[in-house]
Amino acid sequence: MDKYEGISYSNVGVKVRLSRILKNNRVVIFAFDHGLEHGPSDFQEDRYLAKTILEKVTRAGVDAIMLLPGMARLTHDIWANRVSLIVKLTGKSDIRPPDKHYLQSVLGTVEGAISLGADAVAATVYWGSDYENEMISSWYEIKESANYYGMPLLQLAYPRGSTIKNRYDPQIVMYGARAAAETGADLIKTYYTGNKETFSKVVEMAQGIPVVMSGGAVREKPIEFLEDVYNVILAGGSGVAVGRNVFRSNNIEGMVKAVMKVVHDNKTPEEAVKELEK
Ligand code: FBP
Repeated sequence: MDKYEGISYSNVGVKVRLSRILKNNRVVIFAFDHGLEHGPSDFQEDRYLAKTILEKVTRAGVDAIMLLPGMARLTHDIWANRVSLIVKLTGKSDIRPPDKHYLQSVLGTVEGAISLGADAVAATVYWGSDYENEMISSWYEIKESANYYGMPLLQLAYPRGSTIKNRYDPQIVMYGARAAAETGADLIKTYYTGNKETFSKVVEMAQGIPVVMSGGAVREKPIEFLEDVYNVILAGGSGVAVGRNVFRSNNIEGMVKAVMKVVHDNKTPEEAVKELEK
């Protein structure tokens, strides 16, 4: 097949693969790249084994898991044929020098993700970073390749940089969401702005590209996290990509099920939190 022919079919591939991830435009993604992004301090001592966590999350019925290529390779026997896979192609460690924190490196290819069985790929862009130019270049290389193979591309649209005082500022998050739509994202993951009114503007700014909330640090009470997710849904958002609020929970499966109730069944946080009591 020549390249042109591949491109002519690629939109179909994006649609087909996205339909495996989004149900009625809603999705719960388990984001699990923290071993690189944050390091061991993110994991309680009984959470070091990634397979154990992935088994629980998969069993609870999450829609998709987002892993770095190496972790996808190491855990495929757990998730294969049970849950959609999003391979994240950029990353950084938390121990690199502080002046390089607003840059992610490319650590995989779309072809590599295909060989792992991926349904989508993901890449971060730190909008506003001193390294924005490099990150846009990397994004476009991944985007070109994803287009060619009909692979959906999720953008972690994270505004971060020396000029950004508050990365949760609605105007700043709206900027990131719009920039993600402008640069061809098929799915956008970004910060929660703190309430449904402002998040609805973020959704609007994304021009119909589905927007999911990035989980963030662990909330004091599970119901607080469910309230955030509920507001995202009320705002027209498509769901959540959550890591720590699930894998650090005392009840990993219950938490996934509770989040699924809010996202897919329109349950209130008060109703959904009962999943944690079972
Ligand atoms: P969390 O739900 O734990 O916040 O995970 C979402 C995520 O985007 C991960 O994919 C990533 O590792 C992490 O947050 C980034 O964290 P930080 O905000 O410290 O860069």
